[in-house]
Parts: sequence; structure tokens; C-alpha cells
Amino acid sequence: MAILEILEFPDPRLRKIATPVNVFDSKLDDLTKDMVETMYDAQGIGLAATQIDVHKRILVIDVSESKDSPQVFINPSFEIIEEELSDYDEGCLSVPGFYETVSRPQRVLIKAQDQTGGAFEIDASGILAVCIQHETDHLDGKLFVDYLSSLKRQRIRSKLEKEHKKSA
Ligand code: GNR
Ligand code: NI
Repeated sequence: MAILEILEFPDPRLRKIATPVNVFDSKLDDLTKDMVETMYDAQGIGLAATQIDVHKRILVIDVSESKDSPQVFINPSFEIIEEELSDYDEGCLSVPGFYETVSRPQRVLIKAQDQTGGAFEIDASGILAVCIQHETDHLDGKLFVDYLSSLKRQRIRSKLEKEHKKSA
């Protein structure tokens, strides 16, 4: 197992569109295990493969209180069940230190495959609905800062760029 490096905004690699997984082998299993370990190490509730510079449609999520229920989503998609939006203060491991309110549909039907290729669905609301939408955005090269005003986004960008220069 390994803890992987998480890319940070405004890294252009976070803008790549991930491609579907079509081979369900032990390599995929190893990668999802490393992603779960990396998510826990960073104290996140989700991680998209894009964030570790792997441009495949793979997510891991654990929204449990006890942090002992990792869920793996391969080739995830969702349909909106409730168009009504709900607000949530979102953060992102790729935008460290910043939290802003984002509105998203409050209930979605998640469709995905597991590590063996088996299809499953989850009727999601609450934090899981927020998280799956945040994570599938990553697979499409999108970040939560894209929902903010360009002024806010530019401020976040320059603060992070300064941080990156300091630590370079
Ligand atoms: O750890 C995370 N917390 C979080 C809080 C509110 C909304 C979304 C998230 S996802 C984030 C981990 C992450 O960046 N996943 O891509
Ligand atoms: Ni994120």
C-alpha cells in the first residue's frame, strides 16, 4: 500500500477528463486500496483518481462517522431524483484550507460498478449526495471553486500559488 501525492489547484492536470475503466484486475484493486489509504491519511471523505494524477473514472468515499466504511465507485454516474438544491460548505483536498458554500441537487441516484465490475445503485441524499457530485466533477476536470465568483476563485488561486512557491 502507498500514500499518493494529491495535486493542488491550479494544477492543470486537475482539468483532465478521466476515461472509463474497462479492465477489472488486481492492479485496479491495488490502486483503489492506495486511494483509500491516501484519503484517510489526508482526512478526506472522498478522493477521485484525477487528484492523484490517474485519469481513470475511479472514486473512493467514506462518509461514515467511524471512518471504517470505504466505498469504491468505478465508472460512476448519477441521475437527479430531487431537483431541489441544498447548500453545503464544501472543501477539497486539492484546494487545501478553503471552504465555500455550494448548492447542488439534494437527492441523486448513483449508478456505478465495484472493483469486480458488478453494477450497483445507491439512492443518495445528505453528505453522500454532495460528495458523489463533488467527486464526479473531479473526473470531468471540474472543481468546487468553479461554482464561485471569478473574484473568489482568483483570490484562492493566488493564495495557493504563493503557498506553492514557498514550499517549492
Ligand atoms: O474531504 C472532503 N470533504 C468535503 C466536504 C464537503 C464537500 C465535499 C468534500 S470532498 C473532500 C475530499 C475531496 O476533495 N474530494 O475530492
Ligand atoms: Ni475534491
